[in-house]
Amino acid sequence: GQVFRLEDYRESDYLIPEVTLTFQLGPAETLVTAVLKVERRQGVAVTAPLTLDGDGLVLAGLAVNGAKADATTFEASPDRLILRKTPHAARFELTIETRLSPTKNKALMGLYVSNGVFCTQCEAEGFRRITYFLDRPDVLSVYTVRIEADRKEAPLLLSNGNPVEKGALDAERHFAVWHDPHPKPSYLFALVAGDLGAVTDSFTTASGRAVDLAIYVEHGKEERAAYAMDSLKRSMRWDEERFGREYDLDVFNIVAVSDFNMGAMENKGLNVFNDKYVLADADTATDLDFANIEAIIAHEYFHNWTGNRITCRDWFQLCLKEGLTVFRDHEFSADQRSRAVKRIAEVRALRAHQFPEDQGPLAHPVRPRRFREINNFYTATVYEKGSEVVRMIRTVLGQDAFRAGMDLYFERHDGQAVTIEDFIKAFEDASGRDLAQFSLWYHQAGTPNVAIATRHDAREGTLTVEIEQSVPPTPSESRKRLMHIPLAFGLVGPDGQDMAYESAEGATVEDGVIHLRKRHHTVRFSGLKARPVLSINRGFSAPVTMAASSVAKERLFLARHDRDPYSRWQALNTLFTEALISATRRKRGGRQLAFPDELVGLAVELAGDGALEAAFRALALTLPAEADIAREIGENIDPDAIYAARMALLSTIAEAGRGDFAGLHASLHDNAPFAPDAAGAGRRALRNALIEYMALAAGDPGPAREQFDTADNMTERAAALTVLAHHFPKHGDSREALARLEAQYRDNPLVLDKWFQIQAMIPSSDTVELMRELMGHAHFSLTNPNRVRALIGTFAMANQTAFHSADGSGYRLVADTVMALEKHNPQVSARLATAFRSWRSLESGRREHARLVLADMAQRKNLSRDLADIVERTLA
Ligand code: BAL
Ligand code: ZN
Repeated sequence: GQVFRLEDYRESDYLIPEVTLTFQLGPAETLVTAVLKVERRQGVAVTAPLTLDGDGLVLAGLAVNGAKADATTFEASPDRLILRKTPHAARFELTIETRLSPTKNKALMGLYVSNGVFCTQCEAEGFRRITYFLDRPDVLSVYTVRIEADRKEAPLLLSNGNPVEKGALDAERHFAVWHDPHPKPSYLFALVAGDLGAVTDSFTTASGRAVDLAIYVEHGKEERAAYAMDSLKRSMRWDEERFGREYDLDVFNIVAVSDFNMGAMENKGLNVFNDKYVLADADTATDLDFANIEAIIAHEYFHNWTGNRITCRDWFQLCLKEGLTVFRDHEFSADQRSRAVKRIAEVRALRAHQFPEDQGPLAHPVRPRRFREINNFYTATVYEKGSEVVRMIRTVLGQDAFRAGMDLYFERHDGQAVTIEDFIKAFEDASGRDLAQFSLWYHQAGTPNVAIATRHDAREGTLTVEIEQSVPPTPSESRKRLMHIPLAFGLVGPDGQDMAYESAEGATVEDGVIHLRKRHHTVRFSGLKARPVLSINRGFSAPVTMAASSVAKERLFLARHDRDPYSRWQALNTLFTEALISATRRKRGGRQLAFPDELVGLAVELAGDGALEAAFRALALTLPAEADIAREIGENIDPDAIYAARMALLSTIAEAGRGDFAGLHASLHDNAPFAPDAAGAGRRALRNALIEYMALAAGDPGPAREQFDTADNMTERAAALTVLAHHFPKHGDSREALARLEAQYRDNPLVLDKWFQIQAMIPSSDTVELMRELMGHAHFSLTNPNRVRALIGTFAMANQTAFHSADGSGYRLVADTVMALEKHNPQVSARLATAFRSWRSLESGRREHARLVLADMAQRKNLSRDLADIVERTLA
């Protein structure tokens, strides 16, 4: 297949400053008339062909400057419209008619129908499924959109920008016109037409612009959009206060749809959302759902400046908007909730999703240099590592210079389509710092490793820290350059306070950060009579793996005393991981499993420490996931041994906490009605962590059953059901609870997704068979991405023992689904196929099963570009 390369970027010969689109909507047939005001760049010859992108289009008419085009002057195919030469005048007008079948569109790219609602998804290259266009992000146009539709079918007609006009066409049909004054790339175009209910509100910007806000949802679900609306208003205020960014239209609309490939989409003034990230109430949504809604509403809103006002020159620059906007939504959530708990959650997610990507065959730089299918680059590396890189820029420059750099970036590039180089230059110019070495974080794939050893000399009062960096090779990048790695640190004294030192030599050390730039640094701190414990990479200041020589005693000390809560958690998590790796080895060697008493005791102690936030205590009780342990082991992985080791540690902690946990669980019960605030969520998280241990200690489902029966909120109900289904899958109580949830929420797709999800994670060799059964369920559907992700996605990504069944049956189940999906939705199919990315690190039997399944997919005829790209890179 064709490979697109960054170095091949060329400006377009033609621009399209203005577009007028008319949609004559019908579910079976829609006629689109696009009037493009085209401009040939100066110096470009009239003989330079104008090639417009298409994807599966049918050309129904073409006129140049109002006159029907002569068939000999152009070439039209489903994926291209080429004008061999263009008129003499540098500005001319093209009128293009295309015919679409929205109900037949199951790829959910371009114009489609979801639950009777017309909607669009154009990022990255969906606009070319609507009309022929220069479908690239550096072509910016002012859009006017006229929508005509049946009034009963679609009383609501929305597009980008501000409403201009609406009225009747005849007895059945009506129309609306929208105008967006801000030039934008085609990927930000959106249209929605349907019959929906609304919640409305208003917002006045800092400079006094009144903005009408609306969130559109299916009728009857309006109340469940209240939290999303509240999140939107908080996001709008926060962006003014923290980044000086105001909203710039008279209306801001959000529409929730139930069939959506992604989480949400930041179309200018008309965000379209997966309804999973809009709808929530105590009865149907968990605290995690509420937190996700808050974060994603904010994320899409923040794109208005980082993505829309300033967009990407080309798709290689995707992290320019995504990494930056994730950083902004992380900061927003940290300000709204507990900063420490939020940071720990971010790091856990980065390690779970980005590290395996960076360490496997699909590794790529935050800014890739080549791709075959851009849809496959909406990755944890571009998003989450991209956010970490922006966070490091702030660490390197300090908050004030970081803000000055952001301000300069907005001022300099507003209205432009730019590159990562432009972004970095703004920070260099604002701060006077050279970020050349730092910018390797954008260009070089792979997770750097940092090795550390310390030596204290009491007589001299020095602490010597040896630090060495290395970057492992990744596909097509065998030689790596040395990175600039900012490591926040503290020297923790015997009383738990950070010790002051007199001087530090051997590396730049400023404001509590060691700046690693060479392969090896020997940093010598002086003025330290007592021996401190080094707390390094505080707050996860750099996204690296650590090989530290520190001993368990030091980690236990940091887990108890570090003033940085992130580092306390990290120390504990490292201890758990080490204990679980050693237990996994013993299990494979047929030996007895045992865990250090001090570690087990510490977990129980932290759980009960009322001086700590409840959410933090819940995290202290959360063991590394099986996939985390597998990633740390790295090779020759046996998921069954990992599962056994983890279960043994769970049971050991359950036993040790037997006297404390039930009382603690009861004391955390909220008598007040559910509220989705961080403090309440923290208490529920701790109760949910405890209930698993209580059920394991009891050896029967009683405690979990009790919580399931009495909870007044989905957070506690779903957690209890998870304990029942995962630890007592065959017990009558578990079956009965599952049946009850199914019966009660049969008509609520988002809750039913949770029901599918919980079963997809049952750690049992019977789960593959159960999956086949659930795929036959009346409510299972391969055309709804949420359902596919809930059942098959969860199984493949979050059920280590069943997906990696030793007989290969889990792999075959997922591969069969990938192939079935591929026919109608290549994007979701390719995403599911990435579940195989770590296949080489498995033990030989499973590795061979996985290889056969991948090879079988690779040799199928007519694979989509999306899937072929993933499968071939995974096998390479
Ligand atoms: N731009 C695609 C969805 C998102 O990242 O906001
Ligand atoms: Zn985004």
